Amino acid sequence: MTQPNDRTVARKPSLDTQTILADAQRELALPSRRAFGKRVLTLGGLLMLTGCSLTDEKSVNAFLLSVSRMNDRIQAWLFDPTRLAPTYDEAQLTRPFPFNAYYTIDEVPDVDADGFMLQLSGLIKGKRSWTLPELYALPHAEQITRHICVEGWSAIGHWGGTPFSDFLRRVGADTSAKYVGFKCADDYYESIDMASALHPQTLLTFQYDGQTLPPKYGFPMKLRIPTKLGYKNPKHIMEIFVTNTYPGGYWSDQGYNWFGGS
Ligand SMILES: Nc1nc2c(c(=O)[nH]1)N[C@H]1C(S)=C(S)[C@@H](COP(=O)(O)O)O[C@H]1N2
Ligand SMILES: [Mo]
Repeated sequence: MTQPNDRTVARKPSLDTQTILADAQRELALPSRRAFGKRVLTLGGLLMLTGCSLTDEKSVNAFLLSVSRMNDRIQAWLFDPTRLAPTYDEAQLTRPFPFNAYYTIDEVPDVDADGFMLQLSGLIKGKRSWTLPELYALPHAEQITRHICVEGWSAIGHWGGTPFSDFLRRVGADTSAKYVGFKCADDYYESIDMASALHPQTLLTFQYDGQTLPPKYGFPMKLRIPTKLGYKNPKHIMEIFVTNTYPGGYWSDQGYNWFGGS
């Protein structure tokens, strides 16, 4: 695969060139996109775009949108369950980390910690509910990764929680099923393919930057899945279910690409 040269990397500190180019390569490899890609999105053009457009939110947005429209099946087929999303260090954190939702910050759901019970349903053997102290006692993992939103921004954040694959196995989820779905405390809902649910960097997170996840970032928990775009990272999760029936998602039901790889 063509790698960006050093100069391109040096000029472009805040978008992940390699990830974007990997996506571009996949995009250009699609037979349906090839003609379009050769004419409009040549790799050279993309290199320039990714190298020069840091301040041009529109082109980044357009590019991210074109990536997000890739066909779900082809994305699922191309998904490499062992390929890791880039990680970063503490000094690279975006401060303050942006808040985003389909509503403004004053409407963030206020979930009561004391009475909270995470519900499990569908193709899961151990369908009991989980309190927060029980969830906090699960094996712990941390990650510093980039969250990429289709609206044209990205930010590096630090999350802490439990590996989602461990949790699914612990509760006896049928990991041969197709989908894992999420119901949230707001009207948001999301679903992901099982391969992505089992990816080693997919975490059920309870912390942001070493502190309990604040309401704005999704208290009591957010699924952090750095191999997917921001909207595939549900916040305020109240229920998790496993199913073979396509559950859709808040944004994909309004026309966004469902797989939402990043
Ligand atoms: N429950 C819920 N989860 C959600 C959303 C939402 O509106 N409600 N927005 C999604 C989108 S589009 C983004 S970019 C991220 C934003 O997460 P942040 O507020 O931690 O930056 O949350 C995702 N998860
Ligand atoms: Mo987003």
